[in-house]
Amino acid sequence: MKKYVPRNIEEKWQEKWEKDRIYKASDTSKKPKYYCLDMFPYPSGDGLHVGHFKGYCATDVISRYLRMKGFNVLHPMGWDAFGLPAENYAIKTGVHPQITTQKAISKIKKQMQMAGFSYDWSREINTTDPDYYKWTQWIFLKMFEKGLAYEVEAPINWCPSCKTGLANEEVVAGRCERCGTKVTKKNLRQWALRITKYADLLLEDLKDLDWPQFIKLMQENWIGRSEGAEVDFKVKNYKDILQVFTTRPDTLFGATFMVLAPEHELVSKIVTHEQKKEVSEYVKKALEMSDLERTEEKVKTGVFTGAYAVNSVNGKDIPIWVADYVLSNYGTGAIMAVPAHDGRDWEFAKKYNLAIIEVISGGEIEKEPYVGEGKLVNSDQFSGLHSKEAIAKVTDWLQKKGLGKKTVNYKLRDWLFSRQRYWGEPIPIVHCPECGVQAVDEKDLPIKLPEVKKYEPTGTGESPLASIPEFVNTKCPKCDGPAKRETNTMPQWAGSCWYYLRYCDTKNNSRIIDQEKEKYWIPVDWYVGGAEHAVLHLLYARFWHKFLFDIGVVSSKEPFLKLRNVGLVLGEGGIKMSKSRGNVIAPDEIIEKYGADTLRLYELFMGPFDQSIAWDSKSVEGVNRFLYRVWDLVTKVISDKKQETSKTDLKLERLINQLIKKVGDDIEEMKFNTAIAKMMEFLNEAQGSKHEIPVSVIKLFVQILAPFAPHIVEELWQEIGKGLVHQTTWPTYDKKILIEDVVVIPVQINGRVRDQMTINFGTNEEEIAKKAKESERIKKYLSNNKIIKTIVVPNKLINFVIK
Ligand code: ANZ
Ligand code: ZN
Repeated sequence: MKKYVPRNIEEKWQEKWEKDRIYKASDTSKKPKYYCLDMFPYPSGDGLHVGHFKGYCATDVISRYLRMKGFNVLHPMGWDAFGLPAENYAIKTGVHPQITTQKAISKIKKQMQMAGFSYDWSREINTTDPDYYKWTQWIFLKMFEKGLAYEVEAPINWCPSCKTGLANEEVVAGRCERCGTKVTKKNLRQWALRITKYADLLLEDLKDLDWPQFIKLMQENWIGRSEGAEVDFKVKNYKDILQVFTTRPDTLFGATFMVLAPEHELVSKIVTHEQKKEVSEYVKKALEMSDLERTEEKVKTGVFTGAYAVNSVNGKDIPIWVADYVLSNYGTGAIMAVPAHDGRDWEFAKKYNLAIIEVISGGEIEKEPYVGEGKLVNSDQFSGLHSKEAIAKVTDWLQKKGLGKKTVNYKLRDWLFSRQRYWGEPIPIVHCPECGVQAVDEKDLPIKLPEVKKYEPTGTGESPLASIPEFVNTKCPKCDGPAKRETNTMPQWAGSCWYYLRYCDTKNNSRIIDQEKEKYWIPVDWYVGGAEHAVLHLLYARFWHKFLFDIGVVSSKEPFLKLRNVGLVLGEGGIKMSKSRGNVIAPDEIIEKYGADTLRLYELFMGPFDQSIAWDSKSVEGVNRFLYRVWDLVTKVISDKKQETSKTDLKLERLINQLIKKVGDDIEEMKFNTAIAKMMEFLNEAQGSKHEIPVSVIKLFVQILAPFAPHIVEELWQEIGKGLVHQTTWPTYDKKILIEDVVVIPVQINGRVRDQMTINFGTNEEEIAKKAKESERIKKYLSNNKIIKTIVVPNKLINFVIK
C-alpha cells in the first residue's frame, strides 16, 4: 500500500472538488438551508497568519458536517478591502491600492485554497469592486432620503496620525483604534448616520440573539440607556434656566451645588467678574483633555462661577461650579450635585468644603457617600417614601409644576460617517450653490473612486479627492447647474455592514438582493469571528440591517442569529503574534511541511475554541503523527479486508457509535478539541485491538474525520466507499450499543470453559445461544454431538450440555 504524502493528494482533491463544484450552494434547493459565515478578512499584503485561520477551520468543519447532515449550506468568502493600511502602503510605495489589494487577495485566496476550505468561490465578493460599492452607496442614499444621513459641523474625534475623523467606536481609551495615537478634537463639517434612532431596538433585540453574553453586555453598555428626569433650575439674577439630567430625582432635596461642563454655554454668561479669570483658565485647560482623561479616576477639580441657582423644591440658593468631570455631550451637560449619595459629588464636596445633606437613609454619609436606595429623609412631603416610589412621585410633581419631565438618555452617539481619506467609497452627494445638498441620482451609481497620483491625506480636513477637479466638478442633479461633489469617503466599516446580504446574490445589478433569495438565505445562522468587533462591525451591521428591514429590503430584524468568538492564536511561548516580534506563523508554511489536514486538525485541537492559546510545534507534530497512524490503520484494514470475518469487537463497535455521537455533538458546540481527542482515543483502541477491525467500522471512522481532515479521508475513502466522502451522509449511531455496557462471558461445554465472547449487557438468552453457536471453537464440539440442554445465565455464562 502506498505511503501518506499529503502533498501528493491534497491539491488533487482540491481540484476535483472545485471541478465537481461540490461546495456550491443552491438558491433553489429543497433541502433546509444553513448560512455559515466567517467575518471576511482585510486583504493585507503579508497574507493571513494561523490565528486568522483558526476561525476558518472551525466554520469549515461546521459547514462540511452540516452538508453531510443534509443541509444546503452557504459558506462564502470575500474581501473587506477598503481601508487605511492599503492606502498607507500606497503612499509609501506609489503603487495604487487597487493593485496591492488585488495582489494581497490572490495571496490570501491561495492560502485558503491550500487549506482546503469548502467555500463557494462562485460567490466571492470584494467591497472595493464598483459593482459592490454601488450598493453601499445606494444604502447611503436611502438613509439620506429618510433623514438618517445628515451633515453636522461639530468638534469631532480626530486622529492626527491617520489624519482623519473617527467615530466614537473607533476611539478606544482615548486613542485611535487603528494606530494608537491620542485622539484630539477638530471642528469639521461631517456626515453622520442617525444610529441613535435605533438605540431602543438595538437594545431590545439583543435579548433573542444567541451571542456570547459578554458581547451582548458590551453592546448594552455602549448603547447605555438610562432613565431619569430633566430638572429645571432657575439661575439667580438671570432669566436663564439651568437644565440638568438626573437618574435620581429622589435625591432632589439633597442637591447642594450645581456643576456645569466646561463647554456649557452658560459658563461665560453667568460667571461673576471676580471669578472670570480663574474660570476661563480652567475651561481652557479642560478643553485640551480627552473625555477619557476627564472622567478617569483622579482627583476631581473645579472652580466656582460666583453664580447661584435656586432649588425649586425648597427655594434654597445653591452655588454653580464648573468641573471637568461633567461631560458636555451627555445629558444636558450639567448636573445637580448630591454629594451625600453620589461618589464623584461627595469627593468634590469634601475637597471644596460644600454642604452634604442626607436625603436617603441607610448609610453613614460622613464617612462615605451612600449610593444605594432607601427611605427618603429631609425631603418634606416625600420623606418616608422609598426611592423607587419617590423617583416616580418626584418626577410627577416636577412635571405638574412645569419644572421638569421624565426622559431617557443614551450613551450611544450618532455614527460619524465621513473620512478625509482616499481609499473608501465616495459619498454619493453633490453640493449645489443653488439647491444645497443633493443626493446623486440612483441611476448614476456607482460614483466611482477616481484614480489619483497622490494619496496623501491633506491633513486640513479635506480628502485627497478634493484636489481632483474632474471628480469634484459636476452638475447639480436637481437644477443641472455647476456643482461640487462631496469629497469625503465612507469609513472602513461601511462595506462590511451588509456584505452577508450580497453573498446571496452577488451579480444582481438591478437590486441590492433578490427578494426570494433574501427570504431563503437571510438571516445568517452562524457567524464566527473575533471579539474585537463587539461594538464596531457588529453594532453597525445590526443598525444597517434594521434600517434595511424598515425599507423592505430584508425580512428579518437581525442579521446574525448565532455568534461565536474565536480565541487568539498566540506565538510560541504565549506572546502575541506580530510582525515586529518576528513570531508570525503563516498557514502555508505549516501546510508545506505537514499538509493542510495537519494544520486544520491542529488549529482546532490546540484548546478550547474561544480561548487564547499559544502555538506549539511539538503538538503540531503529534497531530501529524495521528494522521499517519490513521493512514496506516485504514490501509491495513483495507488490505486485510478479504479475510474479513463476521467476528466483531463489541468494544470497538461501541466506541465508534460513541464517536459518531460525540463528534457530532461537539461540532455543534464548537468543542473541537474534545472531538479530536476522542478520535485519537478510538485510534488507539483500534490499533490495540486483538480482533480484526471490520471495514464497516473503519468507514464510519473515515466519515467522522472527514470535516476535520478532508483530504486524507477522501483518498482513503476511494478504497472503501463510493463517490466522494464529503457527499456521503453523516452516520447515525445505534443508541442501544451506546448506552449498554458489554460483558465478556464464558462459553462452556459440559461445564468446561471452551471459549469466551463479548455481548451487550442484557442480551437475551436466545441471542446468546445463537451467538455462542457461531463461535468456531464451539462449532467443533457441536458438529458431531447433540445438544441435550442449553443453560444460560444472562450476563454471566452459557453452558451447552452435549452427548
Ligand atoms: C443627581 C444624582 C444623585 C445622580 C445621585 C446620581 C446619583 P448614568 O447612569 O450614566 O446615566 N450626570 C448626568 N449628566 C452628566 C454629565 N454630562 N456628565 C457627568 N455626569 C452626569 O448617570 C446619570 C447620572 O450621572 C445623573 O444622575 C447625574 O448625577 C450624572 F445620588 O443626578 B445624578
Ligand atoms: Zn489613527
